[in-house]
Amino acid sequence: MSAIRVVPTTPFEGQKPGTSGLRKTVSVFRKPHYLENFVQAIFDAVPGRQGATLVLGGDGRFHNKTAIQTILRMAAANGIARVLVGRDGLLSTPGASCVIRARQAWGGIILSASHNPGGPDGDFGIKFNPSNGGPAPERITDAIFERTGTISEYCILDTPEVDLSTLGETLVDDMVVEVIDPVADYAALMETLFDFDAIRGLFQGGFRMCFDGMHAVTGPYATEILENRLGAPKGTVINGVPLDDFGEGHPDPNLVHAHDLVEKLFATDGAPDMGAASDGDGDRNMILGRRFYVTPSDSLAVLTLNAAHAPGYARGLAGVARSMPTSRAPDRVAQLLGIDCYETPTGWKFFGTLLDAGKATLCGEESFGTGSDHVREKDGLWAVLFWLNLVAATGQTVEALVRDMWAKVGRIYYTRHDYEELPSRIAETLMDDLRASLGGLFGTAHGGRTVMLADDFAYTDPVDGSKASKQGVRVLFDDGARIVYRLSGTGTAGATLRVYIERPEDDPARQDMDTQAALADLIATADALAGIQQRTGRDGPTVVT
Ligand code: G16
Repeated sequence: MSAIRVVPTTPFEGQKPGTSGLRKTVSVFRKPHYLENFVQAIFDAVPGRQGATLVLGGDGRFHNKTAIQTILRMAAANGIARVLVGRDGLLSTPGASCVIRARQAWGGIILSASHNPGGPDGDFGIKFNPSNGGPAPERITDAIFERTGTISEYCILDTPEVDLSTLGETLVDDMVVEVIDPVADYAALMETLFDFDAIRGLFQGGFRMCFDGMHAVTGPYATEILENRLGAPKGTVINGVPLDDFGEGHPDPNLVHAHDLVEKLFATDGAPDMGAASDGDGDRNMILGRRFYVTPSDSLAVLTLNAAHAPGYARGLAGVARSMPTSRAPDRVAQLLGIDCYETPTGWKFFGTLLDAGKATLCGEESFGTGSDHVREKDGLWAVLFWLNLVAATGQTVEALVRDMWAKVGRIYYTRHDYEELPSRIAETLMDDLRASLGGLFGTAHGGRTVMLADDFAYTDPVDGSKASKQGVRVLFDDGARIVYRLSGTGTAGATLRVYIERPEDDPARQDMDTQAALADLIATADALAGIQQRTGRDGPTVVT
């Protein structure tokens, strides 16, 4: 038994988990004791680690392997009995959630900054998921944060590096380290949810798709499931090898960053039937038809409407849940189906209680996240398989499935405008002033619309009664249009203002407009209400999705 080294340390300011874990630049995480303090705070704040099983892995970004070796030494020094680590330190976020649940672990530590760029000058992140496999709820993240403020020492062993490249068990002192295939449990779960025979038949019939792994963690999962198990032709998965800087790309599956994929799907000749991409840690997804973009909100609405075609959901849906800024298309479908639709604050962690209590089966967010009760994280590849299952079962194209949903419940034109890396003071003042103006907005007219509700979204969890306030300013108009403003909780530089703009269009003859044109007057109202251009000096958003 090696001697446990107790290392004196002092607290770092600002180790507060954001929308999804602690995200900072790599340079911050490389500061001596920075990672160790946070990991010790997890071990101290979450009861039950002695003799427990921990799941550990990450999205393969720069610093992943170094951090994993540190965490293994700390886990052994803190009484963990067994750690399940993905081979080469890789585990997608939904893959980790799956393993935590399948192996009844105490919890998991996932190393990822999701869709943020990686590399020595990029971002890094760490999050803890407890035994239900989902992101830690706020009472746990608050406890961890509180501990980071008082920490004075951490425990570690001085043991050699563990070889993470070979499957099997080794020991770090008396703690077992089991290197697992990161894909196996996950792929087995997918086979229980979707009709793999039907999807195989689709590919055999000449259906062509392109999946962009963006050189992030999903590549090995997509290659195994799409190409090896479902028989999609080799080359269906592009950018499928995880690289620690994501090939210098920005692993965010949207129309701007997944440009390789977008070029293929929007080509005039020879475009594949379907396109999809996933992000750094595999929990986000973007779905494209041939020359057709599916908004994440519409994607959730289509999956909800057609869920019965997938074997894992044929029994029916208990309900559906969406984050507040997500469009209200899923609400309309839920109403049609006669099931409940829940509206939660931004952050997958808010879906956990609804999923655990069996109130919601499917969940989704505008930020390219969709998932279900099969794990407790959003799940990029799961969404892709769901879409493939629907295409195979209905014989319809991706575009036709979306149009069918619009025909049944109307179209909601939807866009998100991001103003990235604003000086924090300017962004916070903008939001404060907007909040202060809310009281006077009711009944005022803007561009021919009248404000019916203006508030700062507050949420009471219907299962455990926990409350969250200041979750985004929303302005609702008499024609069903809506503008939402909030500051991102996942950035690492300055502040990012997100403005979410939508309006319903129930007239089938007017459902074919360009989204930005269809929303032009509301976009102008959004700017006027908050004074965005004037306050930020920007003449437009950095990213439009
Ligand atoms: C995280 C959360 C999501 C959230 C998204 C955007 O996703 O898990 O629930 O919608 O961030 O958050 P924000 O608007 O605060 O930047 P991910 O994929 O980054 O873990």
